[in-house]
Amino acid sequence: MRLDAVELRRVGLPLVTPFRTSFGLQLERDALLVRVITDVGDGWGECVAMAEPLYSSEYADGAQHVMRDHLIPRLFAIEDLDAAGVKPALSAVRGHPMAKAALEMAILDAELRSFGQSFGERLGAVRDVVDCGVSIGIFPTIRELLAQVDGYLDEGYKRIKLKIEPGWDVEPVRAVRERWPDILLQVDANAAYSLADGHVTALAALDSFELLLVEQPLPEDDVAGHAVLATRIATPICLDESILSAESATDAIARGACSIVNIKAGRVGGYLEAARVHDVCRAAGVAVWCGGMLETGLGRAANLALAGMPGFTLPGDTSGSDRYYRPDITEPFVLEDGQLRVPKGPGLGVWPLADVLAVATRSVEVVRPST
Ligand code: OSB
Ligand code: MG
Repeated sequence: MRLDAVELRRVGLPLVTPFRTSFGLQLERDALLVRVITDVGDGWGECVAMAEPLYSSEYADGAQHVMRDHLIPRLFAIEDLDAAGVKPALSAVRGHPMAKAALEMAILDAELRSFGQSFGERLGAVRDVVDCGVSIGIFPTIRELLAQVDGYLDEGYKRIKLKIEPGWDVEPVRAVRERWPDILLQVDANAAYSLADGHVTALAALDSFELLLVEQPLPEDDVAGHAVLATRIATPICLDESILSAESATDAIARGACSIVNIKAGRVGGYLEAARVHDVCRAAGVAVWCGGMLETGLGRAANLALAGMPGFTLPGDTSGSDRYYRPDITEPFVLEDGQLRVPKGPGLGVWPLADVLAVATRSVEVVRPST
């Protein structure tokens, strides 16, 4: 295909429930959407970088800048572009996986729509529906936390993930576990712990709550530390921030740093790389699940396709639209018996709704080839 122009659109979507993690409080999603205009039709992508560089080094303004000045011009230079060609075309630019992933997603959407294949078919999804979990932020009190968990369990979510940080770990987990002895329960620390004695003691104290996993307890670059921690706690370690590619997944697994992997396409540079991460984990017998970045319906559609792959054996952070946004910018994804459907239509299988998009839009920048 020939890439004619790229529209970079920033939308502001208030979160239905404010989301507090060890790295800050989110009240609104400042999302960067990408529309590619090509000779075979349009395609949509979503950049999952957040407004501030707190989860990872990327952030929305930076992603928009690197796309405009460094990534998109490299795509314009390719005569016959396809999704598989995006990664090699952008490889000279170091880092910026979320910016690259959004461009690849949009090109993949345009390509698949042009010949009527869905993301799920392209990625090798084997399921029509996927089991859904929900990620629950840090609350001022355990009472408020329990009320949140109660609500999500009533809605049918099959797994609860609690955000933890030092000082908000053993007590909230104990309270949830005591009230619901049998639910699938896991925790996510977003790198807020270290190997200091007090921290290891708190993480080891979680051993008695039969958690599915503890996600990313230590900093992103401390794969060796996770391998040490794995010998000191019984709860399986799952890595999120540390896994940046299929190679880094293979390395972390070989080093004993994790026994489960959270896959986020943005963090690894695209859905095609995410499928490779799935493949190496599956070959190693390591379970994976689909992470989330508070995506709009566009990113959610692609995540559901990814989560339909055979190795995604644990419920993911693929929650219903109404857990995040009312309204979502696509037709809403509605939970049925704790599951969401893998979209079946061409490409993402969903389009943004023009009226919702118009209300949510904060800015639009169109990038064209310089003549
Ligand atoms: O660490 O998994 C994470 C949201 C933003 C950034 C990082 C994370 C998260 C979540 C929410 O946990 C997942 C979701 O429901 O989209
Ligand atoms: Mg995480």
